[in-house]
Amino acid sequence: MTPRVAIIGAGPCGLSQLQAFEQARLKGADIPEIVCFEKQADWGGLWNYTWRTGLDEYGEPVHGSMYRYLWSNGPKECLEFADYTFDEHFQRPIPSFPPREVLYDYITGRAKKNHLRRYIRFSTVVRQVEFTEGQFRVRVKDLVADQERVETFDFVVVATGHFSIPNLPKFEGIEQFPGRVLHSHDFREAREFAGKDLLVVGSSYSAEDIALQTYKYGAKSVTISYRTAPMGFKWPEGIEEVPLLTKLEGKVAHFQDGSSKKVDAIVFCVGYQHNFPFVEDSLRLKTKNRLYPGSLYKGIFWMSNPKLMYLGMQDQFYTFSMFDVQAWYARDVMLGRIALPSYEEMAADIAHWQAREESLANPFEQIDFQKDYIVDLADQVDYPSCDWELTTELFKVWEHDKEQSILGYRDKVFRSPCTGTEATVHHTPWIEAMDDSLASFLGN
Ligand code: FAD
Ligand code: NA7
Repeated sequence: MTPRVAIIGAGPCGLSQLQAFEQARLKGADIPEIVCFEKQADWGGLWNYTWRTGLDEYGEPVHGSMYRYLWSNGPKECLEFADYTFDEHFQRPIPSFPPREVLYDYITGRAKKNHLRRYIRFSTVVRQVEFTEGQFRVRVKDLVADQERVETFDFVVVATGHFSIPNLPKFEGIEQFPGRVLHSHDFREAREFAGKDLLVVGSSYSAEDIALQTYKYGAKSVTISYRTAPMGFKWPEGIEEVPLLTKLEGKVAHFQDGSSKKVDAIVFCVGYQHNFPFVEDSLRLKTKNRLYPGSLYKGIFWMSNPKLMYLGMQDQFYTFSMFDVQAWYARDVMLGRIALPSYEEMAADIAHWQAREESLANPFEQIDFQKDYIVDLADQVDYPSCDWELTTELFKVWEHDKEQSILGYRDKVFRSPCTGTEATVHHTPWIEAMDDSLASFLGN
């Protein structure tokens, strides 16, 4: 009997898994029967922009967290697919920090080239995964036909992402706040805040970028409230960082240092939950957002039942290329090319990585850590070669660039670790580039 593999999600991780199997098939391997379930009507995951918030047309929670005018927050050279380079896709060098639509075009370009759509059942949400009598029972709902069914699989790959279900703490006085309050998951259009005094709570990537977006599109002021530490960039006039929000009194926000500010709207950029309600409790990953989640051998395999895999569950410096390497490794385990060690050895390996993770002192060490994790996997699979050392150097330059100029770092150019191609300078500095369309980006 041909084994069956269920891949849940056709975002970047799910597409990496499909690509990994397709590459093996093209090289002559016998591959399992593969079914990818995607609850949205199209592929690309978060990169498949939706205007919707809350519930979708079927009453399902909207997956999308991306917003208009989103430009890559890291250099594209650090996420390049080694088997489908930017040069191959665009047929010419392009700038290093593309907007969402351009990266969407790139990710889906590889999937189109390899005809991966044939493996995917769109508008099909996975409702439940349980393991019984040596197999996974997967209950899915075809949203268009409004019908549920159960299928059995030998392996399940969870590729549903972890930046979709908001973490949202309560703050005193929030119920009475007479203005718009939202989580970054529901943020879509920066112009909504033009002319307003905005409060952004949080001090990580979402807070940084939503503060910059709203500033760029005309917010009167942006106050960023941090819990642990300020981001500390050289913010332009109009953006400032303050300690944690303690309470709201009407429109007035009070902060831990005793200061206060009258604000018109609040965006909570306080992160997301790893949330997999469709996975039975004994198989469900429970973790905070960290570089090496527990219970996953090689960051992928559910230790107590490694036929269940999770992709992309790490906090991410690396994205698409890391997902590829994970998918190649997961594929080779499913194909029987790589044998997994005993439970005890897996536990010891995870403990080793987590001990190192806990000793990391700064983002530079975190970048090296994630690169070492990737290289550990890449060394054992036939993923095309890539200069991983160069990617860490680029990430470190990028960190310095952000410290130098938080408004200007996206105007820098980098060299591809796959092809050596030098990126071009974009025709318009990021702070002045109001049109984020693919046509405008690629226009001269
Ligand atoms: P996702 O992209 O979230 O895809 C998961 C897929 O699973 C979705 O298509 C979803 O519909 C589907 N799904 C979920 N539940 C089910 C279910 N029960 N049944 C069936 N299907 C299901 N990364 C970068 O490299 N550069 C950036 O600039 C960048 N910006 C970001 C900005 C924002 C606002 C966010 C939230 C993330 C950003 N990221 C960025 C990181 C992002 O996590 C990755 O780029 C990538 O999208 C992760 O891919 P994924 O496949 O793991 O998850
Ligand atoms: P992250 O990177 O997980 O960061 C979450 C942030 O939220 C972080 O600064 C936390 O502060 C802050 N946080 C969490 N809980 C609270 C409370 N209770 N009060 C105040 N602040 C809090 O999520 P992001 O959304 O920024 O980024 C996720 C992805 O989206 C990322 O890959 C980007 O590319 C886009 P802490 O530092 O822990 O004190």
